[in-house]
Amino acid sequence: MAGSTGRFITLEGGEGAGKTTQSALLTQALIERDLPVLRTREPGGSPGAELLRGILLDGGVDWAAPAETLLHFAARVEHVAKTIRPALDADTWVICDRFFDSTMAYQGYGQGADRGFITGLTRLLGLAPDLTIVLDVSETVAAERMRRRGNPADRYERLDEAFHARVREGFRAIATAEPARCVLLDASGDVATVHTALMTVVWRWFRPAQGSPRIAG
Ligand code: T5A
Repeated sequence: MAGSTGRFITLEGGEGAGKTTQSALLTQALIERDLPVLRTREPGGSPGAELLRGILLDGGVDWAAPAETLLHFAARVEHVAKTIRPALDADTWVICDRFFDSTMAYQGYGQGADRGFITGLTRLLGLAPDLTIVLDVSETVAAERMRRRGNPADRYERLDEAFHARVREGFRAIATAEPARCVLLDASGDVATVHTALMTVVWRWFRPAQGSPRIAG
């Protein structure tokens, strides 16, 4: 954001790619460098958006894809207005687990919602991440991680293999189409290996562009 020294980083990818794990580690690494950091997630991240999260994940409704798209964007508009923008305005780094690329991958590629419609909503939002890291794992690795974790599956996790393959293809296509914002990262290694690779991306991304001595790797 112009004038702010905060940065907006999103982590994206399919189920079990390791976003939650890596966003916690990234947040900790930034805090250790004395940077102000806010960690948040979607759907959710503000009171209204958390209400919509409950409806979307466990509400028991099989939404039409355009309606589901709008619900995700309604939650996102709240999240941006109440949480993300105020943090960036206060020069805080924002680490967000999922953002608008998830709507393109899940509702667009996965559920067949019109991608032009999603692109239009994304433009209206008026905010894009400075960096998006797409964590990429095969369906086999993802399924094994989810099985080991053992939590009850939400509505999206219960969708079939073909759906999750389309979601992965969507994320890969987004990363390829937007190299100025996105980096596709192989996330199939162990937690420490992926964290090291992710931190390398973050330091390289911001150091030359911003020239900030505060984030020297
Ligand atoms: N959604 C969301 C949409 O459809 N449209 C949208 O616009 C948005 C914003 C959110 C759901 O909503 C959908 C997508 C999602 O289905 P959620 O509960 O927030 O649901 O779920 P996810 O974001 O998918 O989070 P998950 O927890 O399922 O996956 P993560 O965060 O990618 O993975 P993580 O870190 O929790 O790890 C999963 C397991 O693997 C282990 C962890 O310990 C954990 O047990 N693990 C590893 N194991 C080995 N090696 C590694 N490198 C590992 N990294 C993690």
